[in-house]
Amino acid sequence: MKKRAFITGIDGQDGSYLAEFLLKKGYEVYGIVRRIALEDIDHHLWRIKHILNKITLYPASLESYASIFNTVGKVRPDECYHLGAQSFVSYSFEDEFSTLNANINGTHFVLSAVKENAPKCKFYFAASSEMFGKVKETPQNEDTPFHPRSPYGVSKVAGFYMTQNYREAYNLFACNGVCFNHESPRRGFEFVTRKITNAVAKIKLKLDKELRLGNMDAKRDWGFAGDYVKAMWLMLQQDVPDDYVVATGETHSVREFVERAFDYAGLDWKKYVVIDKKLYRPAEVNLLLGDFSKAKNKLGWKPGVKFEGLVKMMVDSDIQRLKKLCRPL
Ligand code: GDR
Repeated sequence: MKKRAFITGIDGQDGSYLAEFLLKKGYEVYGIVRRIALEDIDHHLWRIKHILNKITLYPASLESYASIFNTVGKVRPDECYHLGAQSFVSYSFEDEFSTLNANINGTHFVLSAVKENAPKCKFYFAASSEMFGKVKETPQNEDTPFHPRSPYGVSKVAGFYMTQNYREAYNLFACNGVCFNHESPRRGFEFVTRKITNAVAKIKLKLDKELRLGNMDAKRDWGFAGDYVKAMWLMLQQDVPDDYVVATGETHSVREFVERAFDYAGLDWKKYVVIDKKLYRPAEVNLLLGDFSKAKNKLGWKPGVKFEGLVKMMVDSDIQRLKKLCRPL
């Protein structure tokens, strides 16, 4: 019998790569999306449009326990990947309430629905390096204490502990993947890497003249989302559930990303980048660098694409995409 995987956030960057990965492994793939997404596929489901005939989608919302409970009851999955969230850190300061609501209650709803309807189902929670926030040590590993710096970070700490608690209290096979930043050509345009590569492509094609950015000194450990979904799957293939850091072990500043991306397109970034204080966050996470030794030793996982390759992949993809869009009919 084919294994059944259930993915929240299947229409997001990670969900789309994970769905492709699991289909290749022979899984039946199920996901939830908002009802409105089903009515406007081109706008909302562009990342999974090419696999829509191979997966099953249900309309449901992380804000409604009934919808999550019923869907998990129908699917009765073997593996559940809970990736859905309000995931934009900056926005979490603007709307703390909906961020905490969707991210904390949403995680609780999925955990509870799995426990009630599919107690043998293995559960993955998309925890985050944002939990380390004002870092207590560098690099950060599974034992590094948390100090979140945003409502988003706080919500992920809560989800992390809920996941651990379901493991300890109810014997659920529940794992936390503490993923550091992971990017791709499918990244949302609001995140800094995609904002940069999209701007580089636009400037290169003379469709734009400037790129406004906030704090360029922030440093991140940036990997490729396509590599990270494999780590998520590996966590659920182990004999015992556990928590793992997933990272590249390299850190680079936003400025370095900018330099590399403009340089790759043959442009001088200093002519185009404008610092906009409005884009600074009320509390910043200055430095993230992950130590993925545990994932390497226990899961046999390591990142494939590193910084340089990631920048090139994203710039190339945005230039090609815009060239196609601008081609005369
Ligand atoms: P992050 O990603 O907050 O690390 O969380 P993001 O790309 O938004 O920011 C990275 C760093 O860049 C700085 N920055 C800017 N960021 C944005 N978005 N826009 C700007 O104009 C800009 N200028 C500078 C930020 O201040 C920050 O320091 C991501 C999300 O995907 C989370 O959901 C996930 O959990 C973590 O990565 C791991």
